Amino acid sequence: MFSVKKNVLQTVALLKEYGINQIVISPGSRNAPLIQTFSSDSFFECHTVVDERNAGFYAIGIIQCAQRPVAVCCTSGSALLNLAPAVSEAFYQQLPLIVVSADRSPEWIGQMDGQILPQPNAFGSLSRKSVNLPEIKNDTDEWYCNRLINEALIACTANICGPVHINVPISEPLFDYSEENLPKVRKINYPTPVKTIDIIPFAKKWSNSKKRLIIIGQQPKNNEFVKTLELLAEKSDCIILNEHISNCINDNYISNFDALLYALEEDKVADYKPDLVIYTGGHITSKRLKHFLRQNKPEVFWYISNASDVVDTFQSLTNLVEMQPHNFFKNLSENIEEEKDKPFYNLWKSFSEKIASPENNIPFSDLFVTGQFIKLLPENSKLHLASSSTVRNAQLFDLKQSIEVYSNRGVNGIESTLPSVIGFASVYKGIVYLIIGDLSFFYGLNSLWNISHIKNLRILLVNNGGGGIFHLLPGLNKSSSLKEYVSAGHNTQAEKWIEASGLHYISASDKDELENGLSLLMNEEFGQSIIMEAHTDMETSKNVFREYYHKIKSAN
Ligand SMILES: Cc1ncc(C[n+]2csc(CCOP(=O)(O)OP(=O)(O)O)c2C)c(N)n1
Repeated sequence: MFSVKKNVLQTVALLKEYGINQIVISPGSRNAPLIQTFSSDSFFECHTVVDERNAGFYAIGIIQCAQRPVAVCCTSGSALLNLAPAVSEAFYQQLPLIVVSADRSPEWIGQMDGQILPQPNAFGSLSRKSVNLPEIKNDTDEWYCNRLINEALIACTANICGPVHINVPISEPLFDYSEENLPKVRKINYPTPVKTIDIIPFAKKWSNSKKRLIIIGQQPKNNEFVKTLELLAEKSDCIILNEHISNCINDNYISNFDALLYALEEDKVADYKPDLVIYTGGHITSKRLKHFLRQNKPEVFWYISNASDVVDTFQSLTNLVEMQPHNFFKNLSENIEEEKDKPFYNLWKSFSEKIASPENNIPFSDLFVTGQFIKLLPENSKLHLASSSTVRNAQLFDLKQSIEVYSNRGVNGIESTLPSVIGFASVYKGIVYLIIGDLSFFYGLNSLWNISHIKNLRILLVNNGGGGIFHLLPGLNKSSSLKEYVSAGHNTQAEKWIEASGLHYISASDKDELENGLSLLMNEEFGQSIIMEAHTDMETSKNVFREYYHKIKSAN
């Protein structure tokens, strides 16, 4: 049976009409009518996550896995504000997260009544759309309510996805669940427009440029896009830079460009400077690439995206191309001449090939354990990478082309990784892999609570006793506050926390233990989630990292 509240019924029925069936629910009484209505219809798959901060990231993990919108439902008051970190991540990763919050009557705000604060538009400019529903008393209210929910759901799934907020005021009595049916509701259909441009001027510009560089930012795997890019690269002299988070791996592309730019000698920089840069997709991790292109600005820089937002990462944007990136590259490829000689590609590629990954014989360290884990990942794995050093260290190792990579690089919050991976694993049928640092792990610890039903996680926890990344930042490494405060140095072990969560724990403090542990960690048949804690030494890890970078300097 459903709640009798009509704005609740409209919300739930419209989410169903839009095909949104994954609902992450945090407990509460004000949202109990919503919870009752969602959970009474077998169309919806409801997940319970008690703390809203983790619930938001858990929902993001489901979105990453299913590539579809997901709703998270919370009660009133600070519950809503705890969703802000996930909303910001969804905004900058362009993920369709729908926040459905229950609210109390606004006349009680600031009147010493309980669990109430101004909720409408609580996320400000971080949500694509925020609507405050009326309580339905007549036909006009009903039409208005339906229209507002449609507006929010269209905004969330239109050409450019992003988080939206639907605030649902629900006055007492709350618990009348005597409604037998969801109402028939109007869905306003919005076929996503296909945008086109005149490609000829772009093709001409391309042909007139000699040094072309394409940068692929973070994006989900899209085999069609990968093929189109391959055709372009075969046909033309151009360089394609990709990171693991671009999900676009190819032997002909360059993924070690961050190390390459580090190794590049000053007097050679001019040869590597592009005159045309094309950038598509989301974030790139490499600060060196951003620095290189800001210092060596291309004459022409196109950003290709579904949205009209200006993205001028290299401070030299000449064209903002609002178009489906795949179509743009396809059209471009079809309208340019084939080139036999590829001097610019050969220049970059031959240097890239001289820069090897860290060797197998480096000491037991962050880099060593990361490399060993990555080498053993099976084909078609789903790999999540925490922010901080993890995503950067992983970039130094080759990845199998079929592996899909996920990372919350929207705003890089270290609280986000663990709950997102758990949300992902909750709907994914196979094994889900994660590499994570200790501060990121302990920050997200609460998300391990109550997950013994999730059996498909394989986590490498690299415990170097603090925020390793801060020990690598030039200038910061000599500061007296570094160890204790900036990097929050600690001696905490994860063992007891992991065991209390009902997950299988293994640890590794040297190469032999690592080898043994990894063979269990990679065992997909093991019927329990596994976390392997690698105890690395901060100082050794720092030195191994430095020595690697020192060595690649001689690649010139
Ligand atoms: C929510 C949030 N708070 C603080 C930071 C700043 N921050 C960036 S990296 C980092 C340390 C991460 O340490 P750890 O997870 O142990 O990874 P490591 O660098 O050791 O690999 C911190 C605190 C952040 N990114 N997000």
